[in-house]
Amino acid sequence: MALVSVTKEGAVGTLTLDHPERRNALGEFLIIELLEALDRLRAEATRAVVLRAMPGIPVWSSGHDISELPTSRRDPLGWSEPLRKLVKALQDFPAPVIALLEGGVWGGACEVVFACDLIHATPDVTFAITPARLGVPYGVFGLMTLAGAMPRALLKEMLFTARPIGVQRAWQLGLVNHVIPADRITDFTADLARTIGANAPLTIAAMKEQLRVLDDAGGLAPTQLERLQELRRTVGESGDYREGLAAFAGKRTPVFLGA
Ligand code: YXS
Repeated sequence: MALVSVTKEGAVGTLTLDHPERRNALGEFLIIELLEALDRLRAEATRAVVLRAMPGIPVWSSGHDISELPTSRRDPLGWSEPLRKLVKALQDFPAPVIALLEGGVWGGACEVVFACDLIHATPDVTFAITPARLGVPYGVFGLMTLAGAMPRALLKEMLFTARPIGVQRAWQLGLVNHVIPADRITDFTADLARTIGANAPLTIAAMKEQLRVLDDAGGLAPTQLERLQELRRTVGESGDYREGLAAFAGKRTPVFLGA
C-alpha cells in the first residue's frame, strides 16, 4: 500500500502523506517513498513541490515513528537515519518546497516542515517539538534547522515544555508564510507554486543553495563537535530515554528520573 501519493501538474509536483492509521508518522517506509518521489520529481525538472497530508485527520504528521526509535545504543537521530535523509533531500532539492499544513505537526515533523522553503497553514495548525516528552537525545542538525527558523526564546519554550503552539503565534513571529482557511489553501498554494514555476529556475535553485551554504557557514571545531556528541550520548544512554519509549508504547505518562 502506498503511504505517499505523487501528482504532477505542469511544473508543480505534489507529495501527499497518506498513512492516517499512524497519523502520518515518519517511518522508514513512508520516508523511502518520499525520497523516491523527490528523485523522480527532480529528474522531471520540477520547479516547485507541495508537501501536504491527505485531509480528513486532525494531524499533519505525528513525527518520527516512535516504534522505530532504537532501544539499543544506536543513535536514534544519527546522520544515516531516514528522517535526516529526508530533511537533507528537502534542503538539497533544486526547487522550492512548500509545506501545506492542516492539523498538528509533531516532533520530527516540525523539523521536516521547517526544512521546507515556504509554509502555508490552515488556522487549526499546531506545532510541538517533543524530545523532552520522550527523553530523546535530540540531534544537532535538527536543532540547527529549528534555530534557523525561529526566535531563540520561542525555540527554548517549545523544546523545554514540548507543548504545542498555535499557528497564529507562529505566523506573527514569521515562522509561517500564510494562514489560509482549509477551503482555499489548495488553490492558494497551487497559484503560488505556479508563480514560482514560471520564474527562472536556475536563479531560484542557485539562491536556495546559496542560502543553505550560508546557513552552514561558520563550522564547528572538532572539540566542539565532540562535546555536542557527548551531550547527546549521555541522553541516549539514559534510563529516561528507555522510559520515554516504554511509556509511549504503554500509553502512560512517563516518569523521568534524570538518569
Ligand atoms: O493504538 P494504535 O496501534 O492504533 O496506534 C496509535 C498510535 O500509537 C499511533 N501513533 C504513532 N505511532 C508511531 N509513532 C508516532 N509518532 C505515532 N503517533 C501516533 O497511531 C495510532 C493512532 O494514534 P492516536 O490514537 O494517539 O491518535 P489521536 O488522533 O488520538 O492522536 C494523535 C496524536 C498525534 C496527538 C497522538 O497520536 C500523539 O500524541 N502521537 C505522538 C506525537 C509525538 O509525540 N510525536 C513525536 C514523535 S518522536 C519524534 O518525532 C522525534 C524523535 S523528537 O520528539 O525527538 O522530535
